[in-house]
Amino acid sequence: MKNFAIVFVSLHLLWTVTAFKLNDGQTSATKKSDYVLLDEPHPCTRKCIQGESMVCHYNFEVENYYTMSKACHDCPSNRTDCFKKDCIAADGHDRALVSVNRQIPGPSIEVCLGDQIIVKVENHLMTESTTIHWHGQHQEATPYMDGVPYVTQCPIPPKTSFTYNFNATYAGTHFWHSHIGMQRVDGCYGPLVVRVPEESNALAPVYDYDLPIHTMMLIDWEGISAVEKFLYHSHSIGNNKPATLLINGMGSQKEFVHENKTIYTPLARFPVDQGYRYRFRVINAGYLNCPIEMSVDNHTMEVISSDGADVKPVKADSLVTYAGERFDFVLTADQPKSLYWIRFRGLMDCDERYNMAHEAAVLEYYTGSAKREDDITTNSRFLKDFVELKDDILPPSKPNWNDSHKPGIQINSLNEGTEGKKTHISMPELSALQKWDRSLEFKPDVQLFLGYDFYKLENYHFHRPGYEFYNVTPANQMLTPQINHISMEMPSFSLLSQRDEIVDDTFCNETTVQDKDCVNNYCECPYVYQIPLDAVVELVIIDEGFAYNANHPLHLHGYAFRVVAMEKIGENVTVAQVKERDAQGLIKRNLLDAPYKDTVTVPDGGYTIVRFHATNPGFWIFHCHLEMHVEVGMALVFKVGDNKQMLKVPEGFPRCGNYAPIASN
Ligand SMILES: *[C@@H]1O[C@H](CO)[C@@H](O)[C@H](O)[C@H]1NC(C)=O
Ligand SMILES: *[C@@H]1O[C@H](CO)[C@@H](O)[C@H](O)[C@H]1NC(C)=O
Ligand SMILES: *[C@@H]1O[C@H](CO)[C@@H](O)[C@H](O)[C@H]1NC(C)=O
Ligand SMILES: *[C@@H]1O[C@H](CO)[C@@H](O)[C@H](O)[C@H]1NC(C)=O
Ligand SMILES: *[C@@H]1O[C@H](CO)[C@@H](O)[C@H](O)[C@H]1NC(C)=O
Ligand SMILES: *[C@@H]1O[C@H](CO)[C@@H](O)[C@H](O)[C@H]1NC(C)=O
Ligand SMILES: *[C@@H]1O[C@H](CO)[C@@H](O)[C@H](O)[C@H]1NC(C)=O
Ligand SMILES: [Cu+2]
Repeated sequence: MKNFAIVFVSLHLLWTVTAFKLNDGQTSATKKSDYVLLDEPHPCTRKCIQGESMVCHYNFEVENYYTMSKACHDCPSNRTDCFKKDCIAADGHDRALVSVNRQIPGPSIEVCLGDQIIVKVENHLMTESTTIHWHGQHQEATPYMDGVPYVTQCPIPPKTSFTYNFNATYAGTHFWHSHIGMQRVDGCYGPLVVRVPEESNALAPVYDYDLPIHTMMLIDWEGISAVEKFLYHSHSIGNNKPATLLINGMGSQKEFVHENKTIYTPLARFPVDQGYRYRFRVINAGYLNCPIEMSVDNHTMEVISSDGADVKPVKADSLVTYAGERFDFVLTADQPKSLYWIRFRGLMDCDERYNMAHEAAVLEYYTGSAKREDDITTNSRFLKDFVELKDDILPPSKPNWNDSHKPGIQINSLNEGTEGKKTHISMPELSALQKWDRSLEFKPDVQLFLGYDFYKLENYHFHRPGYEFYNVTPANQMLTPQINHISMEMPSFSLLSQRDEIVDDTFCNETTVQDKDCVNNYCECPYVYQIPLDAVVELVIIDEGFAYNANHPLHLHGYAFRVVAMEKIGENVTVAQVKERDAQGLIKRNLLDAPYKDTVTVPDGGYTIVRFHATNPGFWIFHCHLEMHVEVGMALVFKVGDNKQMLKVPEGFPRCGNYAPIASN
């Protein structure tokens, strides 16, 4: 027990430096140092030992908050102040937030596989309801804990709380985030990391350290709240292009003047010690159409895992991540002791045509001379020495967007399939460490073609008589992103937890809307596909690519899937063309060792094919992870199994729905 106490204090000290803020877990360890600005780390953040699981409690206070608040005092003139409790400096701009425990990212949940996670979510928002989704945990034993409003539970109203209670069953790098409206991208997100004991970690030999301080959460960012941006874009001439990026909630964008010098809010720093190999965990919590390319100066990244699932290690010079994806890589600290830039730049709507959104972080080699404890089991080695807040010493010349591209091998490139150039490695070319299973059998039981694009429709949310689609200036024309020409309309009650209320015509699909001509008319309904339990399902996801050059990361709840194919065909493609190719046997699938993921991109004018074995009964949403798209219905729900094959909902589970007085006669 004594050992643990030491670990927590030292870890914590380092955290204050990197500002990867810890959660307000229900621990009451005494504070041991003046440097302790935040609460103590959580006891569940520990070295995992076979057969030793814990019950991990967390308390989330979701509230409306603000950057550069009074808690920031003299930040950034006084740098120390930027790291004060409740200070969210972000990139220095003032704006409204939705935060959890006044931190961005919110509390980091770090547990061991098999631990029980209990999170009391208190909704302190002024007017909005909320829910929290545990992205990457597929909730086999607790489907009603998935956190999707109107699908697995009712929204949590303001002034009330909902306690999530589930076991960590998927190892790896995941995250949690609000699943309502724009709350995630206003700050309601945080890491969820599930570690395993060394004996069961196939990748243990490829790195020395796996430290909480090496988690990187990326997001595209803006000086205004997401709802404001969404409304300005949807109803007026506002654009949907991000301004900048944040790394672990930090950035240096707004200029401040102090003693006649231009200064900025601090950047994220990632300390390493020369001669060791570190596991980094990257989480893209992205908002808009802004894939993020990253690289580390003078170092390669050895990718070992994506969306929590291990792959055969592959070395790369740069990596592209899309909203909702996670990648783990090993960085070998084999360079001279120095400071190095970690460069991030946005692609697509973040590229040189728009705001050239970019940001940087610092890889910092330890240069002190303190004695090292070479015991990786405690995670405590050298951490203490980072306590002198390493102020603002940066490597030379802060990167701009132009010089944030590193040539060489790139993983998960934009719009590249497996026929790509030698310098690109796409997802189906990575090899899963998980062995072959039924999801890879030659012929799936169910094959679904899901085609999408942006369509010019009279979508009454944005266009009404007097300002019809063709009756406004192009800047004001809102195209509608849809899957198979249907927009998801959420029901008024929660499908899983109130499935007793589902009637014959509750759901729609292409068949039920056949007579509505949804290619030319806006169709919106509760879009649900029924999948028999135990079926092997293949989704052929097609980005038709006619309108815009967009890039949609698709996320499936309830399952990890194998990414068996990915191809760019041209500037545009139709579902019929892809069906034809498949019929002719021209689609190449990796049915040997395709990697597992739960979020994947599709090349614009191309397709991505994924497979899953439908063994988890329930209602599972499948959606675009770009906030502005899922919000307008770019989603559908898979109903797997019959109602009676689904697990019973706990007694007293909250219910919701419409009400109208019963007519008296
Ligand atoms: C910065 O603020 C801290 C308290 O937050 C204070 O102890 C320190 O003296 C300040 N530094 C300067 C240079 O004013
Ligand atoms: C969670 O794990 C614990 C053991 O760690 C077990 O007792 C419990 O039944 C599990 N809960 C569920 C819902 O599977
Ligand atoms: C800032 O510049 C002004 C004018 O150049 C000068 O008078 C002042 O002393 C400077 N202040 C500091 C803190 O250097
Ligand atoms: C990093 O690499 C560049 C280009 O190869 C080289 O000029 C520079 O000296 C290296 N930096 C360090 C600190 O070794
Ligand atoms: C980046 O490149 C663009 C076009 O190549 C150029 O217009 C711009 O000035 C460059 N910006 C910087 C900061 O170098
Ligand atoms: C589509 O809806 C019809 C009518 O409700 C239903 O019979 C059919 O099974 C549905 N198809 C799928 C794949 O869910
Ligand atoms: C589709 O792509 C082709 C080139 O691949 C292009 O000539 C054509 O204009 C595109 N059609 C539309 C509607 O964008
Ligand atoms: Cu999308």
